[in-house]
Amino acid sequence: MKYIMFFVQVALFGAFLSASPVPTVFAQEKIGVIVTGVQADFTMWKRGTLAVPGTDQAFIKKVESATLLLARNGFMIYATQDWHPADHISFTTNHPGKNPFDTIQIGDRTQTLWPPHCVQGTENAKVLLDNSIFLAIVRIGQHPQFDSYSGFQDGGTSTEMHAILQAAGIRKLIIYGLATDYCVKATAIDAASRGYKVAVIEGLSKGIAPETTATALKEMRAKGITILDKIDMTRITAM
Ligand code: VGL
Ligand code: ZN
Repeated sequence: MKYIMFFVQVALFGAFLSASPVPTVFAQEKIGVIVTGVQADFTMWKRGTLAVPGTDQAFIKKVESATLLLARNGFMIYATQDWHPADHISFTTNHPGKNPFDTIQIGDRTQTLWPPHCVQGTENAKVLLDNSIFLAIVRIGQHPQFDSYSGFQDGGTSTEMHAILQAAGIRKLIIYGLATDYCVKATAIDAASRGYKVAVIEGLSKGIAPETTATALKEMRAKGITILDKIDMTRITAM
């Protein structure tokens, strides 16, 4: 009887062991990464039509290696892609007499005008990083009559972004790319308003103009978004 009880205990302990330890990889929270607008037309490297200051080849390669490292470490990587029709409302070419960076009123909206950029199907609209690392590339600015800088909405209608992130179980996001004062800002603020914890990486982002970039950083901080110079996992884990 003594021996039988011993074997029963061993068997129960074995079952307990096999059921209890959860590999740490499953216990870690899932963190999503959204790389915004890293497209030739926004870079000085590729002599883009709307080249953002500071976007030489070295900067884009820095963004690429940081993103590849995150991908190798199990982060879930997504991108946004500015993707305009040729007759897009934000293009100066569709407003004779207007210049880049002029603003116009469309109903109650103020629209900044830009040189034609990221035209659908063109070489300069491609996302410059190895596209195979992205779980999804969400396109924005597709409607001729609406401009949009946020990966979460396009002319007032939601993009697929929120549903994709929710389905993946993501609640925390790292966001960086081009441009700090437009796409990065709009995407980060929309993410925060949808309940995500958000870190924006300033050192992996560049802005179109210094004043709007400074304002964007202030606005993001005011919405509870963490602004980091680089990917600091201690800070990101603590969010
Ligand atoms: C953007 C200007 C014009 C952006 C898009 O994604 O930051 N900026 N179109
Ligand atoms: Zn655009």
